[in-house]
Amino acid sequence: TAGKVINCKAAVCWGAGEPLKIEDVEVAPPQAHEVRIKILYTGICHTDEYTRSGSDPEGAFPIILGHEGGGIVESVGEGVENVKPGDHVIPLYTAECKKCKFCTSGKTNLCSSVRATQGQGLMPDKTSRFSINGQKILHFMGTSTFSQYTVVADVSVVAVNPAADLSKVCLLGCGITTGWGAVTKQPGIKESNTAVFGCGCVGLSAINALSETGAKRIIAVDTNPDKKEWATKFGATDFVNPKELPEGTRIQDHLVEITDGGLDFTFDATGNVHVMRAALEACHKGWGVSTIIGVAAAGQEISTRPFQLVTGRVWRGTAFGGVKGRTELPGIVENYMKGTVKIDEYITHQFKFEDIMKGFDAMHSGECIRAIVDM
Ligand code: NAD
Ligand code: AHE
Ligand code: ZN
Repeated sequence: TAGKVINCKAAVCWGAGEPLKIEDVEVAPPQAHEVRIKILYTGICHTDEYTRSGSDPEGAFPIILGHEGGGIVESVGEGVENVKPGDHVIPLYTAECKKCKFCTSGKTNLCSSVRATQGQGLMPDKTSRFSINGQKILHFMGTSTFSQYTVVADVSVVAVNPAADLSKVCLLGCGITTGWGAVTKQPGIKESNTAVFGCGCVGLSAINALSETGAKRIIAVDTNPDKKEWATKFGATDFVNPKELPEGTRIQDHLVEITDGGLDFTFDATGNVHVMRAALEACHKGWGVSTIIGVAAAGQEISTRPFQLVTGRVWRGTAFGGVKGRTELPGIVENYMKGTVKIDEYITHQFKFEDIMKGFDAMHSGECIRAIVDM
């Protein structure tokens, strides 16, 4: 198949708010510094729904979504040195070129090598490898894992231990790694008082990392009462449902009240800007740090009284948990195999590819942590 167009199935979103449709697509061969991957499994992250629904200001259509995948390299373009056909790989929506100002800064996992074209749904040469009867279909987050074959930039893929089960480790492509990194890259967690807003995959992974890093108190906050059991299972010491507070009591005031002045660290894993504000204002005066992980819809903005920051609270954020994919993901896969990183515990649903929309329905129902789609 190398060097030839591959015909396969992909779930295409034709327009904002439309359901995905399984279509026959043509996937062109990888060009220089590109890699074509046979995707075997993919998870569904809330960010896929965010773009499908039309909330993403960068969202453009028609597009092949998906960014939590695992697969096997089918062929590589000229000049590709980091992976070869047959390698088991995880596509990376946060590329790592190891050369740009960002990669060499030692300060961030963001990489500038392909981000501009990635945001336009294109490969670095500003064209797409996907088409249907000659009509161009866009890439998503540089990964497009909702296709049986996808093409990614070589800086956007990492090989992992082939003994690892791709139907599990595909989830390290986003949610689990994001929550884990958001916590473990933050100094000072041991013995601290913490709160996590939102107990989906990302929030639960943050809760689990807080527990394993030795946080003293881990307050899980979610409006879905069923999440109490989940949060407790992943290590939360407390659970608060903001809807169950007395009328007129704000969640941030309640948290400050029950923690003798507020939390040392809080995390937003909801994407709701009002929750982000509450998470910041639930921080302890003088030193509390609030990390935004959730992704907010186009046009949404965060606000608080500047006094909150003047008096020592810090507002920060993180993408992919601050994890450098090519450098760090193989080690996280090893840790999963050793049993020190949980993955299986997040999987609540499995779907055949033709039923991928059922995975989105399960997410909306509130009963799904992660669904695995068998491609
Ligand atoms: P999810 O939908 O599975 O979980 C969200 C949780 O938030 C749910 O349990 C829901 O009940 C809860 N929630 C909703 N409104 C709430 C409120 N007002 N107060 C408290 N809890 C509330 O989503 P997920 O896949 O875990 O992703 C979480 C967020 O993180 C999304 O916004 C997603 O787009 C974002 N995300 C960001 C990154 C990143 O790199 N920064 C990576 C992955 C996901
Ligand atoms: N396109 C959106 C940005 C969405 C966003 O912030 N994405 C996160 C990853 S979410 C994964 O589930 C991210 O990595 N951001 C850094 C980046 O470079 O996109 C918008 O608002 O325009
Ligand atoms: Zn994601």
